[in-house]
Amino acid sequence: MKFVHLSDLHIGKKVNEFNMAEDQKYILKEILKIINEEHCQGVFISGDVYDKTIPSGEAVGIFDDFLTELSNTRVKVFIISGNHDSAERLEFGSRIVKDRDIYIASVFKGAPEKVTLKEKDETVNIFMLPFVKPSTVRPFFEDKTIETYNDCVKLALEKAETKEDEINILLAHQFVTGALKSDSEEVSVGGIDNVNADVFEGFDYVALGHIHRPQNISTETLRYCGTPLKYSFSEASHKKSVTIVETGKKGEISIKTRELKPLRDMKIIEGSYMDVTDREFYKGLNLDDYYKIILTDEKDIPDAINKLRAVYKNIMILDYKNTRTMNNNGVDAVQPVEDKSPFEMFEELYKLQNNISMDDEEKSFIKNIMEEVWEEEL
Ligand SMILES: [Mn+2]
Repeated sequence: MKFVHLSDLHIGKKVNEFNMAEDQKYILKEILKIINEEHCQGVFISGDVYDKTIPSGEAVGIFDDFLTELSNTRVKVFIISGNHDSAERLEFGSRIVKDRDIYIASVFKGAPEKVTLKEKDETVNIFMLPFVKPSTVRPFFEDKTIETYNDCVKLALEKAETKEDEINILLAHQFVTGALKSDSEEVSVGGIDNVNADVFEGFDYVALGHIHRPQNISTETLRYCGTPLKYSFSEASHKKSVTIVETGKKGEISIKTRELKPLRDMKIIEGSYMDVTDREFYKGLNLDDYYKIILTDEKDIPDAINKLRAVYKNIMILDYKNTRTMNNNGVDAVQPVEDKSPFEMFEELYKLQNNISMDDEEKSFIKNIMEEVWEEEL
């Protein structure tokens, strides 16, 4: 049987204050095309369907459209909640849509939910473990000590009734030790939420969600498929994809990816203001893409972001890389000293902050401002 593994849709997410609705609708359509082309039996959505526990009306509409189209293709859909979802809200209607082969396991009920698919001589058990933390699992195991994420996932998975001679697949949304993170995940710092790979023993494939970069954890059958879109500039160089899992005889699982091309990519470019606004520089670029532009000019360009927007209409971030930003000393204040004039103190602060001294034009500019201010006070 063939399955498409997705996760971390984060529908409704804003990236650097940009609404990604158009991009998300587009990529979900691309995913539907792949699902149709692959003639797969099932689709896994391994958590973080929405970006917020209370998603916007627009976000709910986007997911509703996607789910309806999936269901119309007669593919079976398996959905678990992620840490960004509200388990209870995502569970809405789950008992009703089961009749349409849409299986939602969003609220943890003491054990992973199990759905068995049979086709010819192949039996595949699909286990769904929603995102769990120690406090979610504790009420079901009152005689056990559950302190860590590892404890709680391990105990929850012990309740999965896997069959040795059948294929067992698990959907989970946890941070497995060793996974490489990006900036858009919001996983906790210090590693308290990590789970060791060995808790997943006994499953032929683990369709993971939570980490946004597609990757295998030591083996290709323990896999994060990654987000369908880049959600931070730390992912600018990543290639996004969906993972296709094909089961056959026990022990023979094949995995491949299908690359996803977004409506608008996220890119980082670097150069002086003169460089990046030169036609020769940008004529080969897709100017609809989302950009982070790093200017290398020593002096800030007044209103640069709005000027750059004339060329790069979807510029998201403007940054400077120069003597000042590369040697950021974190200046709080210059100590006021009685024998120094305000101008001298400003000169000192400027140098500490920018790592270079003011030039003559700047000096006279500041002197004039100071004189004006003091004149008004008198
Ligand atoms: Mn996520």
